[in-house]
Amino acid sequence: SARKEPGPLIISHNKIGDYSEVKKSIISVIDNNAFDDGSLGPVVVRLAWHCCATYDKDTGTGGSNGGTIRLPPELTDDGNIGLQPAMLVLEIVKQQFPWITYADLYTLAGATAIEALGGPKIEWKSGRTDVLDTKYVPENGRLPIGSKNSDHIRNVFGRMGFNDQEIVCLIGAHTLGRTHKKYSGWEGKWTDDPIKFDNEFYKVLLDNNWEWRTVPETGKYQYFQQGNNDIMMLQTDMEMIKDSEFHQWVEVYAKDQDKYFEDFAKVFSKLLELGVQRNEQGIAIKAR
Ligand code: FMI
Repeated sequence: SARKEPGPLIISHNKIGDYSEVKKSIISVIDNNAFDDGSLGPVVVRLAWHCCATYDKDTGTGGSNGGTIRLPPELTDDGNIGLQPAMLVLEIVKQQFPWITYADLYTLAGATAIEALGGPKIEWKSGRTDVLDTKYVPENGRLPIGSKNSDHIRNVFGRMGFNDQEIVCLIGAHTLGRTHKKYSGWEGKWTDDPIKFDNEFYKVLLDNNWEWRTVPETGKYQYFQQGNNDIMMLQTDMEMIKDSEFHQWVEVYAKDQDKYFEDFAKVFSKLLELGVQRNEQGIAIKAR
């Protein structure tokens, strides 16, 4: 018998559903006292960011559309280690609302978590599709690396289409969550209250003396708050004050939380939209 012709690319489309119900479910699953500091919100925000951070403005490849973070090799990129707790808990939401795509779910979850942890309201639009074809999956190595300097930061965030101000604004999200020895080899949190979204990251950065030393056992270098083994900064975080262009925005955001919230809401929704182009029906077909 004749060989079957290869079928068309399999794409999962969104049907229109009730996103406010999905948001409620996201809020209930991230509220988890058994996890880290009492919430899965921070790792859910990190998941949403990594979905988008593969975007390349010159080729139009990468970004959240396609839900490619579910697929290798993106799934197994070194930079994505530690996202599993977020993916697993959002699986509960996906089963409850099977009509939503992973691409929409992960980005909506990031926006919802920021709001739920006290941050600004983030504009979010539906319509992302899920692809099952690995030709759309970006190669490894597109994410920034925490041990690098300002040139690297500008190159990688610049490839996504962000300027200096936007970079400083985005990285302020390290006010949430922590690093884990077992994942990245770094260990600690950036602020005293890692489940509250605010402008503390900038204040902590400016108001402390820092010691560059290794994390016990992993041997990885990070900045420790002097006399404290719990509060930390990555090399890339410290570049936010070492580099004079970045530094001026740290000063602005440390002084003015309202401005920080306003700018962060804009830049985070820009992040969630990178590479997402919708047709008249509001559906974003993955073409590159
Ligand atoms: Fe960050 N991050 N981050 N981050 N991130 C985390 C945790 C973490 C980097 C590295 C890095 C942004 C930018 C960048 C966010 C949000 C955001 C960790 C700890 C590392 C090593 C991982 C672990 O569990 O050990 C950089 C240097 C490379 C990718 C970088 O440029 C941006 C822009 C955002 C949001 C907009 C959050 C919320 C966390 C905490 C996760 C958790 O598990 O608590």
